[in-house]
Amino acid sequence: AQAVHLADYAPPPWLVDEVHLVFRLSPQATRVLSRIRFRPNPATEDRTFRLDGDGPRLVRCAVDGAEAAPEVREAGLTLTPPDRPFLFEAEVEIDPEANTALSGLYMSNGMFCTQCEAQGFRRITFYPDRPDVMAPFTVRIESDLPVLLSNGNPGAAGKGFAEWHDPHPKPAYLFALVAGDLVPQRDTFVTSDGRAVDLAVWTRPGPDEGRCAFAIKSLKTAMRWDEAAYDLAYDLDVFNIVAVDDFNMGAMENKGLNVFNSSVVLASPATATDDQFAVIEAVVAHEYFHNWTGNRVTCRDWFQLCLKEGLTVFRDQQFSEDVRSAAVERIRQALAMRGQFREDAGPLAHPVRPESYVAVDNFYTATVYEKGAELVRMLKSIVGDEGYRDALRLYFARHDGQAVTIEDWLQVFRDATGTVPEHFGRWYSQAGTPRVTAEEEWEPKESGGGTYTLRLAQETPPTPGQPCKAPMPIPVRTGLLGADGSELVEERVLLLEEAAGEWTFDLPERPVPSLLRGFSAPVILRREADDAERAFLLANDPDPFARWEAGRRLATRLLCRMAGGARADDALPQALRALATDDAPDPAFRALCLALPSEDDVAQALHDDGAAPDPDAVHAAREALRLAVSKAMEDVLPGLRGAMRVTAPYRPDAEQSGRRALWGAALGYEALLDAAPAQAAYCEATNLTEEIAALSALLAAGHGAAEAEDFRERWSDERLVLDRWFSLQVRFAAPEKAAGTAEALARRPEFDLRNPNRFRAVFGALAGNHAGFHNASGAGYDTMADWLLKLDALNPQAAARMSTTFETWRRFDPDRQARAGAALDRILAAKDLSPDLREMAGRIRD
Ligand code: B3K
Ligand code: ZN
Repeated sequence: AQAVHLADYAPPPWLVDEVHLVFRLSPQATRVLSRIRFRPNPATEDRTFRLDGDGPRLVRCAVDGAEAAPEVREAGLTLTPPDRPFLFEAEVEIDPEANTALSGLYMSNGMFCTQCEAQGFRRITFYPDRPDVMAPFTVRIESDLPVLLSNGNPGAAGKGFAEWHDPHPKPAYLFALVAGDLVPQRDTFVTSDGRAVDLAVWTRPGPDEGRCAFAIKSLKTAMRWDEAAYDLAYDLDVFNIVAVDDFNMGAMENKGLNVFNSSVVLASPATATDDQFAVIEAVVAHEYFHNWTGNRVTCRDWFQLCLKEGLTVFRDQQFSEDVRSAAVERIRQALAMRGQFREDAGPLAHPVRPESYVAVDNFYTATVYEKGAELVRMLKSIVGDEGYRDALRLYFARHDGQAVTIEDWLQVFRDATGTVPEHFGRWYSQAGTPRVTAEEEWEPKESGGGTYTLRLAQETPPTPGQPCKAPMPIPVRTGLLGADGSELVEERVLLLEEAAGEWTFDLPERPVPSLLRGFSAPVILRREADDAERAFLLANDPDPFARWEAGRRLATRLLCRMAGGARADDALPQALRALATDDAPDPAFRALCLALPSEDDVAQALHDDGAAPDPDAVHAAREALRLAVSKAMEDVLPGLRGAMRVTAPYRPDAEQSGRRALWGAALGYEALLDAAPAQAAYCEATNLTEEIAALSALLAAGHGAAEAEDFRERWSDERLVLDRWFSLQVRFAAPEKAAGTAEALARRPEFDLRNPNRFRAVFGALAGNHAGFHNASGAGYDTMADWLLKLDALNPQAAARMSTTFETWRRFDPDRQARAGAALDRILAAKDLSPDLREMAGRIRD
């Protein structure tokens, strides 16, 4: 497979005015009849006519009604076109049942469904499968199945057929079709301009039917929010969501017909945890928001993916901040950005707008999504709320119905506000996480007080293919605190545009700086600070993010020292104890503070300091610190747990979830000293959140075998809940047993290589068991490689995605590196390896 380069972009020689599709559905031999009206693109002289096609068998083809004999090769179809607009017709045959890649048209539990982003449509029929070719689609589905859905508004329907028309021109990646024995949960929504929209969430008949209410409610909240916050209303008569069990990612924003992994749409208190409810709310909103940011305004090419994803993630973050707690959401977002920092620090680092790819599906990454969202957030903080509102208004006015680029996006900000920093575009083209170093100086004055100087400098380390980086504009939100915790000056955003900058303040006393408040830029802050100062900020910083971050640093530094042989000191346990017993902050915030950094975080911090982390020492350090915290809090834990216990009827809202999170954190620490409370909590649990919290507390403390067995038996008929059991077994296995446990689970009859959720439950958990995956024996690497190869034969996209578990292998000692390198080599040497996995394993190995 050849690499595609951004620099090689050329406009499409032919545009499409209209697409008409007929599907004659049959599991092993579906016929697809297409009628496509092509017209020469006036923007180019090129008249080459080539349609993408990956798998469809051409039965018949005609140009303007006359039989044509195109050349069909592996990657598509070519013919000599007339020099004018013409009608292209084709009939092809495809085999949905044999489609285990879950891209294109495939079958999941008897249901036909599609996934076309990024390049699945070419697996359905021949077409210019690129996002800058947009057309209105009319679809006729012929099948005996009771429910037949596609994009847009419903048209004629009768026994054995249904027609759909989508008036909004769209690229092929937004096409969708679903057919099956499905039942709807219906509702209606009246838009701000007074149009009634029929909403439905479709599931298989049975228990899933009763698990759609939360998704519908979230959808309506999101629709209202987008009208209020962005003045964007829905634009079709219907909005359908379908829950599908076998799905490669979370969900897909197909116009008017979103397809969801059932794990991010179905929920009931007994079968989903608070965290899952929150994810459902955010993903439903995210896919809905794509209707404008992605669908109405789309991407010119896949290099511009962050244009829709970064912006839509930012919009769903704003939504969650509004409907939940802004402070807590921001900390969660910062936690998600740690994954991006890890990506940036390793062999897979790439710019938010990449410059080349082999398999575009490999670029749906934390960098494109999460860092892409941070860039939108920074732009907003630089131009201000009004500037942002004006820019977005101009963006939709100017580009509705178009496929555009990052240059178009930045131009809108320049035209609407005139204030975009000159080099902001570098954030899109340069990979790597900038390091911002802070240095300060205090010059006392004789009259009292003094002058405080803050110097900031930035540097971005080299990343693959990018040895040197230029400075980028970095907004550093800053507060200066007095010894009593009060703000000495009004909080300011310091914009560091050059390699270094300096700011001075006249102050009554030497301040403690609170830098990068609200995580104002996706950078790593480097500052010589002692534990006392961090403990001070953890206790006093009025900015919740900075406060949490101070605790995080305190814990990370301590864990790094402990991994090197030091004993736990008392500063952190006492600070956490103080926080646990302080009723003022939100319980959700306190729960986040009580969670220690992950072993992976500690390994990353050691690596940043130039050391090769020892996974066993990191594991032992974290276990020892957990125990030290438990002991320091021993007398307050039962009280905290009792105070946080929710007895009111279950609601998945921020308030109750926060209390349950803190309850669970207390239970987890308590279980290290005494298993009885967690055993009782497991028996008394009235919802899955409590049940999983209790079971996790037991397993993490080395107990819980009987409860785990009980859990498996009770939930054996519930795929999504059973996934949790698979995951917990591996996540909490002792390091030397993790690989064997994963292997044994993957050989159980309930394990299904065709179901990505189950694969992730087992092998995502293996990667999440840091000391287990990186066990010195190499068993973690070998087991992962074995199963990635098995999966690759069926589902290359899923295998390629899971291979990122290897991305940190260069951090470790030579012996571990040799074992991980050998596992990667074995993957690369495999016969019939997919281009997807080859690209990933190759980049990681290099
Ligand atoms: N746009 C889809 C992701 C498609 C992934 C293709 N490999 C979901 C989302 O970001 O909303
Ligand atoms: Zn998205």
